[in-house]
Amino acid sequence: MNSIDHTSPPQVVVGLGKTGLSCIRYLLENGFNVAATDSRTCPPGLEDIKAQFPTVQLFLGGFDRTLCLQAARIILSPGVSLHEPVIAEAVTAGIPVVGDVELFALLAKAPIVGITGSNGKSTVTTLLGEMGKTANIDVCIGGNLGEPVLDLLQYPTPHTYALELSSFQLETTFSLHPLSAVILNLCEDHMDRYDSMADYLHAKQRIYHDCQHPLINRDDPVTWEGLSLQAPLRFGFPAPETESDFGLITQQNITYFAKGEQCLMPVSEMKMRGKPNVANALAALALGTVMGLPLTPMLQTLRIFPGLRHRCQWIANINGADWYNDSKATNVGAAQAAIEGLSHDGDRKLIVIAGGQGKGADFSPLKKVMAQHVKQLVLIGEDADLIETAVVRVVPIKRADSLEEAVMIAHQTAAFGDSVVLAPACASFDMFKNFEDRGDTFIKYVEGLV
Ligand code: UMA
Ligand code: ADP
Repeated sequence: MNSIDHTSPPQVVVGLGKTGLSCIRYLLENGFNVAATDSRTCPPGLEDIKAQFPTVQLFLGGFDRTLCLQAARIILSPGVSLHEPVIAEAVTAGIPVVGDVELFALLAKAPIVGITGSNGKSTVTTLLGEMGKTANIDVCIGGNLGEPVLDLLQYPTPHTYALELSSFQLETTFSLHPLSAVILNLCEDHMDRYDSMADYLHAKQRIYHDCQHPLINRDDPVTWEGLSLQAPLRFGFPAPETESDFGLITQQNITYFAKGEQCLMPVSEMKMRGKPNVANALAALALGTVMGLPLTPMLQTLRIFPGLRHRCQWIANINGADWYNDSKATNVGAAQAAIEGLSHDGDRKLIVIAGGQGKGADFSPLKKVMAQHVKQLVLIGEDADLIETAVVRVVPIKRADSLEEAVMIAHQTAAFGDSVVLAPACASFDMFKNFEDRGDTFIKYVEGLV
């Protein structure tokens, strides 16, 4: 570790979550004078933080204005908005404000592939890591997926980094210059943080800045229309039109993953289920190809990768009804995709448990899929009223005070051949630590029914 220079203006880390701690670690190891501030009086793990970083001065219970305005540089955590008054003031004063991904981009010694979008980021990023393993090529994954990017620098330099990047992280990233990057799709999310969908989209589109091989979704033109991208690669459900397109070709009633005119593998051989995962697989094949992964191990990965936990995860069959955990459906688009994916046309055999923190979302897009497919909606959480108002005329609704009660209601309603899914369309923080905690709690109650 380099010796620390306490005389120079500090590098100010804003936010003491996972990201902030990874930034403190990196900055200390590189001899910087570091201070940190958090809006909370007692951020989680405070005693450990103090013990781990005794030389770092902490300013808690609000973002310290004096500290921020004397910073050499501010390293902003993704959970804190650039519109936070103290941060906006620092930007106006000319103080550089960056995120951990910016620091990483300046340091990384291997090409970076960036993955953003409203849904599917974690699945595609994980798939690329798994495809790398099958191909015996070191693809290092991290970012919004869970492991902060600066912590990835502790590993040997990989062949390629595949980073899941949120719109929050992209707002404070300027030097990514990715080998390839994709916006998988766009639906309403984080409307408590953005003034409009246009703002949310602009944050995501930063991923294409100075990107060598941008990848676009043919089925979601809103993500790329109006951008002047150089020779973009494309993926989507239609049949490929160029040699580099990834898409679907149907021949004699069999639908294949295809690259150009080449049929690669029947879609039915993929282990993950559902239309969204077909799109995710196409995106991963396209990104993996740019990264130099051979097709054979990539396709083999699709045959064996079961999908991530908490994403339309099958849990049990109880009295003839299948139960699924889609706790990661934290926005309306993901919940819609789950409902469509688990239903057959017009059968209304689905029982949905939804609700939580709505993040300012408009729930009315749920109306159509609820009317078509849902037999019973069970609502929990802070924004249950908002969901009820949006869909009350089209689906029977029951309210529950807890997830446990919601599971009981769903169990009483479920008949042979029905399916029950936890697809909240909301964040979990009103009742749980995070989406994993919500999913695990759900699984525990469901397993209790067996
Ligand atoms: N917070 C405060 N005061 C502060 C700092 C943070 O109240 O001073 C709150 C934030 O508003 C937020 C929480 O603390 O509710 C965590 O914020 P953070 O920036 O400290 O988060 P980290 O623990 O560093 O985790 C972040 C990502 N979290 C967010 O962007 C909110 C994690 O993504 C990511 O895995 C991690 O960095 C590593 O890169 C989580 C997430 O929810 C899974 N992401 C959002 C999403 O996927 O929709 C964008
Ligand atoms: P993210 O990291 O973007 O949140 P995940 O792969 O964790 O994406 O999936 C989040 C939620 O979105 C899950 O409920 C999952 O079932 C759903 N989902 C996954 N891929 C897609 C997609 N391509 N389109 C719509 N929904 C999707």
